[in-house]
Amino acid sequence: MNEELTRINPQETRAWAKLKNLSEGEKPFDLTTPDALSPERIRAMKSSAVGFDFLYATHQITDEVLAILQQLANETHAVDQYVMMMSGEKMNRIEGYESENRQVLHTASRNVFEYLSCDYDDKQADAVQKAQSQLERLKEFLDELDSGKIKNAQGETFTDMIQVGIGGSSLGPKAVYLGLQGYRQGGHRVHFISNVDSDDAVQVLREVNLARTLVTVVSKSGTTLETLTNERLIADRFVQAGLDVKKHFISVTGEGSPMDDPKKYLRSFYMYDYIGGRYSATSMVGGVSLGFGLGYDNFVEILRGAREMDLNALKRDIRENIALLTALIGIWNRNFLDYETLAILPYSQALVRFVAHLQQLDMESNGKRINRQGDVVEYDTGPIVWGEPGTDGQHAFYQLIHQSNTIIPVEFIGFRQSQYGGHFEFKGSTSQEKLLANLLAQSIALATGKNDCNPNKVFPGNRPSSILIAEKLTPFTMGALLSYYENKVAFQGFIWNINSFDQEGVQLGKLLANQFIDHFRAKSVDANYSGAGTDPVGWAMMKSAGL
Ligand code: G6Q
Repeated sequence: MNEELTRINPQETRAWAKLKNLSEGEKPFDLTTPDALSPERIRAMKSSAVGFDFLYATHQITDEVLAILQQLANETHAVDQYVMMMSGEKMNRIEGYESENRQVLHTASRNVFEYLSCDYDDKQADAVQKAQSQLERLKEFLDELDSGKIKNAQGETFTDMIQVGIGGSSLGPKAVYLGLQGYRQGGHRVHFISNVDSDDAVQVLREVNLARTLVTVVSKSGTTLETLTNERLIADRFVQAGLDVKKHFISVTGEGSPMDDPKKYLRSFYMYDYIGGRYSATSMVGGVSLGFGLGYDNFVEILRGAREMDLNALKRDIRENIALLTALIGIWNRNFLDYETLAILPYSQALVRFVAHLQQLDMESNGKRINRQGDVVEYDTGPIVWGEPGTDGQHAFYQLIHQSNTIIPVEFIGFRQSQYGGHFEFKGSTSQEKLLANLLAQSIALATGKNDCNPNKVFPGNRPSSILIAEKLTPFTMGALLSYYENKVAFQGFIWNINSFDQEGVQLGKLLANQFIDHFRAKSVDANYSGAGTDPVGWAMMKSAGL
Protein backbone atom coordinates (compact mmCIF):
# COMPACT_ATOMS: atom_id res chain seq x y z
CA MET A 1 0.00 0.00 0.00
CA ASN A 2 1.31 3.43 -0.91
CA GLU A 3 0.59 5.11 2.41
CA GLU A 4 1.84 8.47 1.14
CA LEU A 5 -1.35 8.80 -0.88
CA THR A 6 -3.47 8.68 2.27
CA ARG A 7 -1.49 11.47 3.92
CA ILE A 8 -1.92 14.32 1.48
CA ASN A 9 -3.18 17.53 3.05
CA PRO A 10 -5.37 19.07 0.32
CA GLN A 11 -4.67 22.54 1.66
CA GLU A 12 -1.01 22.07 0.85
CA THR A 13 -1.62 21.29 -2.82
CA ARG A 14 -0.96 23.90 -5.50
CA ALA A 15 -4.50 23.43 -6.77
CA TRP A 16 -6.02 24.36 -3.40
CA ALA A 17 -4.06 27.63 -3.31
CA LYS A 18 -5.13 28.45 -6.87
CA LEU A 19 -8.78 27.73 -6.10
CA LYS A 20 -8.53 29.91 -3.00
CA ASN A 21 -7.14 32.75 -5.10
CA LEU A 22 -9.82 32.33 -7.73
CA SER A 23 -12.66 32.29 -5.23
CA GLU A 24 -11.35 35.22 -3.19
CA GLY A 25 -9.53 37.36 -5.70
CA GLU A 26 -12.00 37.43 -8.53
CA LYS A 27 -15.71 36.99 -8.21
CA PRO A 28 -16.61 33.40 -9.02
CA PHE A 29 -18.48 32.92 -12.30
CA ASP A 30 -21.73 34.91 -12.03
CA LEU A 31 -24.69 33.03 -13.48
CA THR A 32 -26.76 36.21 -13.62
CA THR A 33 -24.56 38.13 -16.06
CA PRO A 34 -26.24 38.53 -19.46
CA ASP A 35 -25.62 35.48 -21.68
CA ALA A 36 -23.83 33.67 -18.83
CA LEU A 37 -25.89 30.63 -19.70
CA SER A 38 -25.17 30.42 -23.42
CA PRO A 39 -26.26 27.36 -25.42
CA GLU A 40 -22.55 26.66 -26.06
CA ARG A 41 -21.81 26.64 -22.31
CA ILE A 42 -24.75 24.33 -21.65
CA ARG A 43 -23.61 21.95 -24.38
CA ALA A 44 -19.97 22.04 -23.29
CA MET A 45 -20.65 21.51 -19.59
CA LYS A 46 -22.25 18.15 -19.98
CA SER A 47 -20.72 14.76 -19.20
CA SER A 48 -22.27 11.39 -19.92
CA ALA A 49 -21.71 7.97 -18.40
CA VAL A 50 -23.61 4.72 -17.82
CA GLY A 51 -26.84 6.09 -19.27
CA PHE A 52 -26.71 9.33 -17.26
CA ASP A 53 -26.18 12.86 -18.53
CA PHE A 54 -24.72 15.25 -15.99
CA LEU A 55 -25.43 18.91 -16.78
CA TYR A 56 -23.35 21.35 -14.78
CA ALA A 57 -23.40 24.67 -16.68
CA THR A 58 -25.52 26.10 -13.88
CA HIS A 59 -22.65 25.95 -11.37
CA GLN A 60 -20.44 28.95 -10.59
CA ILE A 61 -17.52 27.46 -12.45
CA THR A 62 -15.43 28.22 -15.52
CA ASP A 63 -13.16 26.06 -17.64
CA GLU A 64 -10.30 27.44 -15.55
CA VAL A 65 -11.94 26.26 -12.30
CA LEU A 66 -12.55 22.86 -13.88
CA ALA A 67 -8.92 22.58 -14.94
CA ILE A 68 -7.77 23.32 -11.39
CA LEU A 69 -10.28 20.87 -9.95
CA GLN A 70 -8.72 18.28 -12.27
CA GLN A 71 -5.34 19.29 -10.85
CA LEU A 72 -6.70 18.89 -7.31
CA ALA A 73 -7.89 15.38 -8.18
CA ASN A 74 -4.45 14.61 -9.61
CA GLU A 75 -2.46 16.08 -6.74
CA THR A 76 -4.54 14.26 -4.12
CA HIS A 77 -4.43 11.05 -6.20
CA ALA A 78 -8.20 10.69 -5.91
CA VAL A 79 -8.48 7.95 -8.54
CA ASP A 80 -5.38 6.13 -7.26
CA GLN A 81 -6.95 6.07 -3.80
CA TYR A 82 -10.17 4.75 -5.32
CA VAL A 83 -8.17 1.98 -7.00
CA MET A 84 -6.51 1.23 -3.65
CA MET A 85 -9.95 0.97 -2.05
CA MET A 86 -11.30 -1.27 -4.78
CA SER A 87 -8.19 -3.44 -4.63
CA GLY A 88 -8.67 -4.22 -0.98
CA GLU A 89 -6.17 -1.91 0.76
CA LYS A 90 -7.08 -1.02 4.34
CA MET A 91 -8.60 2.40 3.68
CA ASN A 92 -10.75 2.41 6.83
CA ARG A 93 -8.14 3.44 9.36
CA ILE A 94 -6.66 6.28 11.35
CA GLU A 95 -2.89 6.00 11.34
CA GLY A 96 -1.29 5.59 14.75
CA TYR A 97 -4.58 5.25 16.62
CA GLU A 98 -6.99 2.48 17.41
CA SER A 99 -9.48 2.37 14.53
CA GLU A 100 -11.55 -0.12 12.57
CA ASN A 101 -8.46 -0.83 10.45
CA ARG A 102 -10.37 -2.60 7.68
CA GLN A 103 -10.55 -3.02 3.96
CA VAL A 104 -13.36 -1.17 2.20
CA LEU A 105 -14.81 -3.53 -0.35
CA HIS A 106 -18.43 -2.72 -1.08
CA THR A 107 -17.42 -2.53 -4.75
CA ALA A 108 -16.63 -6.27 -4.57
CA SER A 109 -20.30 -6.99 -3.86
CA ARG A 110 -21.05 -6.08 -7.48
CA ASN A 111 -17.82 -7.26 -9.03
CA VAL A 112 -19.56 -10.55 -9.68
CA PHE A 113 -19.63 -10.48 -13.47
CA GLU A 114 -16.46 -10.41 -15.51
CA TYR A 115 -13.69 -10.32 -12.94
CA LEU A 116 -10.88 -8.08 -14.13
CA SER A 117 -8.19 -9.50 -11.89
CA CYS A 118 -5.44 -8.10 -14.09
CA ASP A 119 -6.52 -4.56 -13.26
CA TYR A 120 -5.79 -4.63 -9.58
CA ASP A 121 -3.77 -6.17 -6.90
CA ASP A 122 -5.79 -9.19 -5.86
CA LYS A 123 -6.55 -8.39 -2.21
CA GLN A 124 -10.20 -8.14 -3.28
CA ALA A 125 -10.31 -11.65 -4.76
CA ASP A 126 -11.57 -13.29 -1.58
CA ALA A 127 -14.33 -10.67 -1.21
CA VAL A 128 -15.39 -11.14 -4.82
CA GLN A 129 -15.55 -14.88 -4.38
CA LYS A 130 -17.60 -14.50 -1.19
CA ALA A 131 -19.98 -12.10 -2.96
CA GLN A 132 -20.45 -14.59 -5.76
CA SER A 133 -21.11 -17.42 -3.37
CA GLN A 134 -23.65 -15.40 -1.31
CA LEU A 135 -25.37 -14.46 -4.56
CA GLU A 136 -25.61 -18.13 -5.58
CA ARG A 137 -27.07 -18.98 -2.18
CA LEU A 138 -29.59 -16.18 -2.58
CA LYS A 139 -30.64 -17.47 -6.00
CA GLU A 140 -31.07 -20.96 -4.61
CA PHE A 141 -33.21 -19.63 -1.74
CA LEU A 142 -35.40 -17.46 -3.98
CA ASP A 143 -35.85 -20.38 -6.41
CA GLU A 144 -36.97 -22.58 -3.53
CA LEU A 145 -39.50 -19.93 -2.50
CA ASP A 146 -40.74 -19.55 -6.08
CA SER A 147 -41.02 -23.26 -6.76
CA GLY A 148 -42.84 -23.81 -3.49
CA LYS A 149 -40.07 -26.03 -2.09
CA ILE A 150 -40.14 -23.71 0.90
CA LYS A 151 -43.70 -23.09 2.09
CA ASN A 152 -45.43 -22.18 5.28
CA ALA A 153 -47.05 -24.70 7.66
CA GLN A 154 -50.30 -24.56 5.69
CA GLY A 155 -48.47 -25.35 2.44
CA GLU A 156 -48.87 -21.80 1.15
CA THR A 157 -46.21 -19.59 -0.48
CA PHE A 158 -44.94 -16.43 1.18
CA THR A 159 -46.37 -13.11 0.06
CA ASP A 160 -44.64 -10.60 2.36
CA MET A 161 -41.22 -9.98 3.83
CA ILE A 162 -40.37 -7.71 6.73
CA GLN A 163 -36.79 -6.42 6.87
CA VAL A 164 -35.78 -5.63 10.43
CA GLY A 165 -32.65 -3.50 10.71
CA ILE A 166 -31.59 0.07 11.27
CA GLY A 167 -29.23 2.64 9.72
CA GLY A 168 -27.22 1.05 6.97
CA SER A 169 -29.14 -2.17 7.49
CA SER A 170 -32.34 -0.45 6.38
CA LEU A 171 -32.02 2.91 4.61
CA GLY A 172 -30.38 1.83 1.34
CA PRO A 173 -32.52 -1.28 0.71
CA LYS A 174 -35.69 0.63 1.60
CA ALA A 175 -34.81 3.52 -0.74
CA VAL A 176 -34.09 1.07 -3.56
CA TYR A 177 -37.21 -1.03 -2.95
CA LEU A 178 -39.44 2.05 -2.97
CA GLY A 179 -37.52 3.32 -5.98
CA LEU A 180 -38.39 0.25 -8.01
CA GLN A 181 -42.04 -0.40 -7.22
CA GLY A 182 -42.73 -0.60 -10.95
CA TYR A 183 -40.53 -3.75 -11.03
CA ARG A 184 -42.10 -5.73 -8.20
CA GLN A 185 -42.46 -9.44 -8.92
CA GLY A 186 -45.05 -12.01 -8.01
CA GLY A 187 -47.14 -9.56 -6.00
CA HIS A 188 -44.51 -9.76 -3.26
CA ARG A 189 -44.40 -6.91 -0.77
CA VAL A 190 -41.49 -5.85 1.42
CA HIS A 191 -41.88 -3.84 4.63
CA PHE A 192 -39.17 -2.24 6.73
CA ILE A 193 -39.05 -1.91 10.50
CA SER A 194 -36.17 0.10 11.91
CA ASN A 195 -37.25 2.41 14.72
CA VAL A 196 -37.26 1.05 18.26
CA ASP A 197 -40.52 2.98 18.62
CA SER A 198 -42.92 0.01 18.82
CA ASP A 199 -45.44 1.96 16.74
CA ASP A 200 -43.19 1.32 13.74
CA ALA A 201 -43.40 -2.46 14.18
CA VAL A 202 -47.04 -2.58 15.22
CA GLN A 203 -48.09 -0.55 12.19
CA VAL A 204 -46.35 -2.97 9.80
CA LEU A 205 -47.63 -6.04 11.65
CA ARG A 206 -51.21 -4.83 11.15
CA GLU A 207 -50.70 -4.89 7.39
CA VAL A 208 -49.48 -8.45 6.93
CA ASN A 209 -50.75 -11.98 7.30
CA LEU A 210 -48.07 -13.41 9.60
CA ALA A 211 -48.62 -16.94 8.34
CA ARG A 212 -47.45 -15.91 4.87
CA THR A 213 -44.72 -13.50 6.01
CA LEU A 214 -40.96 -13.93 6.13
CA VAL A 215 -38.86 -11.80 8.46
CA THR A 216 -35.30 -10.89 7.49
CA VAL A 217 -33.32 -9.65 10.46
CA VAL A 218 -30.31 -7.66 9.28
CA SER A 219 -27.52 -6.71 11.63
CA LYS A 220 -23.84 -6.90 10.89
CA SER A 221 -22.86 -6.75 14.53
CA GLY A 222 -25.81 -8.83 15.70
CA THR A 223 -25.92 -6.63 18.80
CA THR A 224 -27.88 -3.52 17.76
CA LEU A 225 -30.45 -2.94 20.48
CA GLU A 226 -33.16 -1.50 18.23
CA THR A 227 -32.94 -4.47 15.88
CA LEU A 228 -32.82 -7.11 18.63
CA THR A 229 -35.79 -5.47 20.37
CA ASN A 230 -37.83 -5.44 17.17
CA GLU A 231 -36.84 -9.00 16.33
CA ARG A 232 -38.09 -10.15 19.73
CA LEU A 233 -41.28 -8.11 19.48
CA ILE A 234 -42.10 -9.64 16.08
CA ALA A 235 -41.06 -13.15 17.17
CA ASP A 236 -43.47 -12.84 20.11
CA ARG A 237 -46.29 -12.05 17.70
CA PHE A 238 -45.43 -15.14 15.65
CA VAL A 239 -45.45 -17.31 18.77
CA GLN A 240 -48.79 -15.83 19.88
CA ALA A 241 -50.18 -16.67 16.44
CA GLY A 242 -49.01 -20.27 16.88
CA LEU A 243 -46.31 -19.96 14.20
CA ASP A 244 -42.82 -21.47 14.28
CA VAL A 245 -40.31 -18.59 14.27
CA LYS A 246 -37.56 -20.76 12.80
CA LYS A 247 -39.66 -21.43 9.70
CA HIS A 248 -40.18 -17.70 9.03
CA PHE A 249 -37.05 -15.88 10.16
CA ILE A 250 -33.94 -15.29 8.06
CA SER A 251 -30.77 -13.60 9.23
CA VAL A 252 -28.23 -11.43 7.45
CA THR A 253 -25.30 -10.92 9.76
CA GLY A 254 -21.54 -10.94 10.19
CA GLU A 255 -19.77 -14.28 10.37
CA GLY A 256 -19.42 -15.21 14.05
CA SER A 257 -21.83 -12.50 15.30
CA PRO A 258 -24.32 -13.47 18.05
CA MET A 259 -26.96 -13.75 15.29
CA ASP A 260 -24.88 -16.21 13.30
CA ASP A 261 -26.89 -19.15 14.62
CA PRO A 262 -28.35 -21.50 12.00
CA LYS A 263 -30.48 -23.20 14.67
CA LYS A 264 -32.60 -20.05 15.02
CA TYR A 265 -33.16 -19.20 11.35
CA LEU A 266 -34.69 -20.68 8.23
CA ARG A 267 -31.69 -19.38 6.27
CA SER A 268 -28.68 -17.21 7.08
CA PHE A 269 -26.70 -14.94 4.79
CA TYR A 270 -23.45 -13.18 5.51
CA MET A 271 -22.31 -9.59 5.40
CA TYR A 272 -18.64 -8.90 5.92
CA ASP A 273 -16.73 -6.39 8.01
CA TYR A 274 -15.17 -4.83 4.91
CA ILE A 275 -18.58 -3.50 3.80
CA GLY A 276 -19.84 -0.57 5.85
CA GLY A 277 -23.57 -0.49 6.61
CA ARG A 278 -24.29 2.59 4.51
CA TYR A 279 -22.43 1.06 1.56
CA SER A 280 -24.14 -2.31 1.86
CA ALA A 281 -27.31 -2.09 -0.27
CA THR A 282 -25.70 -4.19 -3.02
CA SER A 283 -24.59 -6.91 -0.59
CA MET A 284 -26.95 -9.41 1.03
CA VAL A 285 -28.19 -6.55 3.23
CA GLY A 286 -30.21 -5.45 0.22
CA GLY A 287 -30.05 -8.73 -1.67
CA VAL A 288 -32.52 -10.77 0.36
CA SER A 289 -35.37 -8.26 0.49
CA LEU A 290 -34.77 -6.80 -2.96
CA GLY A 291 -34.47 -10.28 -4.44
CA PHE A 292 -37.74 -11.27 -2.78
CA GLY A 293 -39.60 -8.08 -3.71
CA LEU A 294 -38.19 -7.37 -7.16
CA GLY A 295 -36.97 -10.82 -8.24
CA TYR A 296 -33.43 -12.17 -8.50
CA ASP A 297 -32.88 -10.92 -12.06
CA ASN A 298 -33.76 -7.37 -11.13
CA PHE A 299 -31.38 -7.52 -8.17
CA VAL A 300 -28.65 -8.66 -10.55
CA GLU A 301 -29.49 -5.71 -12.81
CA ILE A 302 -29.00 -3.38 -9.82
CA LEU A 303 -25.55 -4.94 -9.34
CA ARG A 304 -24.78 -4.59 -13.04
CA GLY A 305 -25.62 -0.87 -12.96
CA ALA A 306 -23.54 -0.34 -9.83
CA ARG A 307 -20.61 -2.22 -11.33
CA GLU A 308 -20.71 -0.14 -14.53
CA MET A 309 -20.66 3.06 -12.47
CA ASP A 310 -17.75 1.72 -10.39
CA LEU A 311 -15.80 1.21 -13.60
CA ASN A 312 -16.62 4.79 -14.64
CA ALA A 313 -15.04 5.94 -11.37
CA LEU A 314 -11.67 4.65 -12.61
CA LYS A 315 -11.45 7.28 -15.33
CA ARG A 316 -8.89 9.98 -14.68
CA ASP A 317 -10.36 12.74 -16.77
CA ILE A 318 -12.88 14.44 -14.50
CA ARG A 319 -15.13 15.23 -17.46
CA GLU A 320 -15.49 11.50 -18.06
CA ASN A 321 -15.79 10.42 -14.43
CA ILE A 322 -19.14 11.82 -13.32
CA ALA A 323 -18.91 10.84 -9.64
CA LEU A 324 -15.49 12.48 -9.35
CA LEU A 325 -16.68 15.57 -11.22
CA THR A 326 -19.67 15.95 -8.88
CA ALA A 327 -17.39 15.41 -5.88
CA LEU A 328 -15.02 18.15 -7.04
CA ILE A 329 -17.79 20.64 -7.79
CA GLY A 330 -19.09 19.84 -4.29
CA ILE A 331 -15.64 20.69 -2.88
CA TRP A 332 -15.60 23.98 -4.85
CA ASN A 333 -18.99 24.84 -3.33
CA ARG A 334 -18.12 23.71 0.20
CA ASN A 335 -14.55 24.82 0.67
CA PHE A 336 -14.20 27.80 -1.66
CA LEU A 337 -17.68 29.30 -1.95
CA ASP A 338 -18.50 28.34 1.68
CA TYR A 339 -21.91 26.80 1.05
CA GLU A 340 -22.76 24.66 4.05
CA THR A 341 -25.63 22.55 2.85
CA LEU A 342 -26.54 20.56 -0.24
CA ALA A 343 -30.09 19.89 -1.36
CA ILE A 344 -30.65 16.76 -3.43
CA LEU A 345 -33.98 17.07 -5.18
CA PRO A 346 -35.17 14.11 -7.23
CA TYR A 347 -37.94 14.79 -9.73
CA SER A 348 -39.18 11.26 -9.26
CA GLN A 349 -41.69 10.16 -6.66
CA ALA A 350 -40.06 6.73 -6.65
CA LEU A 351 -36.99 8.28 -5.01
CA VAL A 352 -39.06 9.31 -2.01
CA ARG A 353 -36.61 7.77 0.51
CA PHE A 354 -33.46 8.06 -1.57
CA VAL A 355 -32.35 11.33 -0.02
CA ALA A 356 -32.72 9.83 3.46
CA HIS A 357 -30.26 7.15 2.35
CA LEU A 358 -27.92 9.78 0.89
CA GLN A 359 -28.11 11.77 4.09
CA GLN A 360 -26.65 8.83 5.98
CA LEU A 361 -24.21 7.92 3.23
CA ASP A 362 -22.78 11.42 3.03
CA MET A 363 -23.11 12.79 6.56
CA GLU A 364 -22.02 9.63 8.39
CA SER A 365 -19.11 9.21 5.99
CA ASN A 366 -17.82 12.74 5.67
CA GLY A 367 -19.12 14.51 8.77
CA LYS A 368 -15.59 14.35 10.24
CA ARG A 369 -13.12 16.79 11.72
CA ILE A 370 -9.95 14.76 11.95
CA ASN A 371 -7.85 13.48 9.09
CA ARG A 372 -6.46 10.00 8.57
CA GLN A 373 -3.48 10.85 10.77
CA GLY A 374 -5.68 11.92 13.68
CA ASP A 375 -5.09 15.67 13.28
CA VAL A 376 -7.91 18.19 13.38
CA VAL A 377 -8.39 19.54 9.84
CA GLU A 378 -8.53 23.26 9.14
CA TYR A 379 -11.07 23.07 6.35
CA ASP A 380 -14.73 22.14 6.10
CA THR A 381 -15.70 18.60 5.22
CA GLY A 382 -19.06 17.00 4.43
CA PRO A 383 -22.03 19.30 3.77
CA ILE A 384 -25.41 19.05 5.45
CA VAL A 385 -27.42 16.97 3.00
CA TRP A 386 -31.17 17.17 2.76
CA GLY A 387 -34.01 17.08 0.23
CA GLU A 388 -37.38 15.78 -0.89
CA PRO A 389 -38.81 14.86 -4.25
CA GLY A 390 -39.92 17.71 -6.53
CA THR A 391 -42.49 19.01 -7.31
CA ASP A 392 -43.79 18.69 -3.73
CA GLY A 393 -40.69 20.50 -2.48
CA GLN A 394 -41.47 23.43 -4.77
CA HIS A 395 -44.67 24.00 -2.86
CA ALA A 396 -42.85 23.75 0.44
CA PHE A 397 -39.24 24.88 0.96
CA TYR A 398 -38.09 26.21 -2.43
CA GLN A 399 -39.03 29.72 -1.25
CA LEU A 400 -35.95 29.71 0.97
CA ILE A 401 -33.72 28.32 -1.78
CA HIS A 402 -34.77 31.07 -4.20
CA GLN A 403 -35.06 34.16 -2.03
CA SER A 404 -33.35 33.80 1.36
CA ASN A 405 -29.81 34.97 2.05
CA THR A 406 -28.63 31.39 2.43
CA ILE A 407 -27.31 29.90 -0.77
CA ILE A 408 -28.00 26.20 -1.14
CA PRO A 409 -26.40 24.30 -4.01
CA VAL A 410 -28.83 21.81 -5.52
CA GLU A 411 -28.36 18.46 -7.23
CA PHE A 412 -31.45 17.74 -9.30
CA ILE A 413 -32.14 14.17 -10.44
CA GLY A 414 -34.63 13.35 -13.20
CA PHE A 415 -35.73 10.76 -15.73
CA ARG A 416 -37.06 11.32 -19.24
CA GLN A 417 -39.70 8.60 -18.87
CA SER A 418 -41.90 7.67 -15.96
CA GLN A 419 -41.59 4.18 -14.52
CA TYR A 420 -45.09 2.99 -15.35
CA GLY A 421 -45.30 4.89 -18.65
CA GLY A 422 -48.67 6.55 -17.95
CA HIS A 423 -49.08 9.26 -20.59
CA PHE A 424 -51.89 11.26 -19.10
CA GLU A 425 -52.29 14.44 -21.09
CA PHE A 426 -53.82 17.59 -19.64
CA LYS A 427 -53.70 21.02 -21.19
CA GLY A 428 -51.50 19.84 -24.04
CA SER A 429 -48.71 18.15 -22.08
CA THR A 430 -48.22 14.89 -20.20
CA SER A 431 -47.58 14.63 -16.47
CA GLN A 432 -43.99 13.62 -17.17
CA GLU A 433 -43.47 16.65 -19.40
CA LYS A 434 -44.85 18.87 -16.66
CA LEU A 435 -42.50 17.24 -14.15
CA LEU A 436 -39.45 17.74 -16.37
CA ALA A 437 -40.50 21.28 -17.29
CA ASN A 438 -40.49 22.07 -13.59
CA LEU A 439 -37.06 20.52 -13.08
CA LEU A 440 -35.47 22.53 -15.92
CA ALA A 441 -37.27 25.71 -14.87
CA GLN A 442 -35.98 25.46 -11.31
CA SER A 443 -32.40 25.09 -12.40
CA ILE A 444 -32.62 28.13 -14.72
CA ALA A 445 -34.57 30.21 -12.17
CA LEU A 446 -31.96 29.54 -9.47
CA ALA A 447 -29.15 30.50 -11.83
CA THR A 448 -30.48 33.57 -13.58
CA GLY A 449 -32.89 35.00 -11.01
CA LYS A 450 -35.22 37.88 -11.93
CA ASN A 451 -35.28 41.59 -11.33
CA ASP A 452 -38.39 43.46 -10.29
CA CYS A 453 -39.20 46.93 -9.04
CA ASN A 454 -41.00 45.26 -6.14
CA PRO A 455 -38.23 43.98 -3.82
CA ASN A 456 -40.42 41.16 -2.63
CA LYS A 457 -40.51 39.80 -6.18
CA VAL A 458 -36.76 39.94 -6.79
CA PHE A 459 -34.95 36.63 -7.30
CA PRO A 460 -31.23 37.30 -6.73
CA GLY A 461 -30.17 34.24 -8.78
CA ASN A 462 -26.56 33.07 -9.05
CA ARG A 463 -27.55 29.97 -7.09
CA PRO A 464 -25.72 26.85 -8.26
CA SER A 465 -27.29 23.57 -9.31
CA SER A 466 -26.71 20.57 -11.57
CA ILE A 467 -28.99 18.08 -13.27
CA LEU A 468 -28.38 14.36 -13.43
CA ILE A 469 -30.77 12.80 -15.90
CA ALA A 470 -31.30 9.27 -17.26
CA GLU A 471 -33.88 7.69 -19.52
CA LYS A 472 -35.86 5.83 -16.89
CA LEU A 473 -35.50 4.62 -13.29
CA THR A 474 -34.86 0.92 -13.97
CA PRO A 475 -33.04 -1.55 -11.69
CA PHE A 476 -29.85 -0.95 -13.73
CA THR A 477 -30.21 2.84 -13.42
CA MET A 478 -30.96 2.56 -9.71
CA GLY A 479 -27.80 0.50 -9.14
CA ALA A 480 -25.76 3.02 -11.10
CA LEU A 481 -27.25 5.91 -9.11
CA LEU A 482 -26.43 4.19 -5.81
CA SER A 483 -22.84 3.66 -6.85
CA TYR A 484 -22.54 7.19 -8.29
CA TYR A 485 -23.27 8.65 -4.86
CA GLU A 486 -21.16 6.10 -2.98
CA ASN A 487 -18.25 6.99 -5.23
CA LYS A 488 -18.88 10.73 -4.98
CA VAL A 489 -18.74 10.50 -1.18
CA ALA A 490 -15.62 8.32 -1.23
CA PHE A 491 -13.85 10.70 -3.64
CA GLN A 492 -14.61 13.68 -1.42
CA GLY A 493 -13.29 11.79 1.61
CA PHE A 494 -10.08 10.84 -0.25
CA ILE A 495 -9.50 14.45 -1.30
CA TRP A 496 -10.25 15.82 2.19
CA ASN A 497 -7.94 13.13 3.65
CA ILE A 498 -10.59 11.91 6.07
CA ASN A 499 -11.77 8.39 6.81
CA SER A 500 -15.21 8.11 5.16
CA PHE A 501 -15.75 4.57 6.36
CA ASP A 502 -16.09 4.70 10.15
CA GLN A 503 -18.76 6.35 12.34
CA GLU A 504 -17.35 7.03 15.80
CA GLY A 505 -19.73 9.99 16.11
CA VAL A 506 -22.67 7.71 16.86
CA GLN A 507 -21.02 6.01 19.85
CA LEU A 508 -21.40 8.57 22.64
CA GLY A 509 -25.19 8.84 22.31
CA LYS A 510 -25.44 5.02 22.32
CA LEU A 511 -23.36 4.82 25.50
CA LEU A 512 -25.46 7.40 27.33
CA ALA A 513 -28.72 5.81 26.14
CA ASN A 514 -27.56 2.60 27.79
CA GLN A 515 -27.09 4.47 31.09
CA PHE A 516 -30.69 5.70 30.89
CA ILE A 517 -31.88 2.20 30.00
CA ASP A 518 -30.17 1.00 33.20
CA HIS A 519 -32.14 3.63 35.17
CA PHE A 520 -35.43 2.46 33.64
CA ARG A 521 -34.56 -1.16 34.42
CA ALA A 522 -33.64 -0.39 38.04
CA LYS A 523 -36.77 1.71 38.51
CA SER A 524 -38.99 -1.11 37.31
CA VAL A 525 -37.69 -3.49 40.04
CA ASP A 526 -37.29 -0.97 42.86
CA ALA A 527 -39.97 1.70 43.32
CA ASN A 528 -37.62 3.66 45.64
CA TYR A 529 -34.71 3.62 43.21
CA SER A 530 -32.95 6.94 42.67
CA GLY A 531 -30.17 7.30 40.12
CA ALA A 532 -29.26 10.71 41.58
CA GLY A 533 -26.41 9.13 43.56
CA THR A 534 -24.60 7.75 40.51
CA ASP A 535 -25.79 10.01 37.71
CA PRO A 536 -27.18 13.30 39.07
CA VAL A 537 -27.35 15.09 35.70
CA GLY A 538 -29.03 12.23 33.84
CA TRP A 539 -31.37 11.60 36.73
CA ALA A 540 -32.40 15.28 36.87
CA MET A 541 -33.10 15.18 33.13
CA MET A 542 -35.27 12.08 33.57
CA LYS A 543 -37.23 13.61 36.39
CA SER A 544 -37.66 16.91 34.54
CA ALA A 545 -39.01 15.02 31.55
CA GLY A 546 -41.53 13.32 33.84
CA LEU A 547 -40.02 9.85 33.39
C1 G6Q B 1 -23.64 2.47 8.75
C2 G6Q B 1 -23.51 2.38 10.18
C3 G6Q B 1 -24.78 2.11 10.93
C4 G6Q B 1 -25.17 0.64 11.00
C5 G6Q B 1 -26.31 0.48 11.99
C6 G6Q B 1 -26.78 -0.95 12.12
O1 G6Q B 1 -22.73 2.62 7.98
O2 G6Q B 1 -22.50 1.49 10.50
O3 G6Q B 1 -25.85 2.85 10.42
O4 G6Q B 1 -25.53 0.17 9.74
O5 G6Q B 1 -25.91 0.96 13.23
O6 G6Q B 1 -25.73 -1.75 12.57
P1 G6Q B 1 -25.86 -3.32 12.54
O7 G6Q B 1 -25.99 -3.75 11.11
O8 G6Q B 1 -24.61 -3.84 13.18
O9 G6Q B 1 -27.09 -3.68 13.31
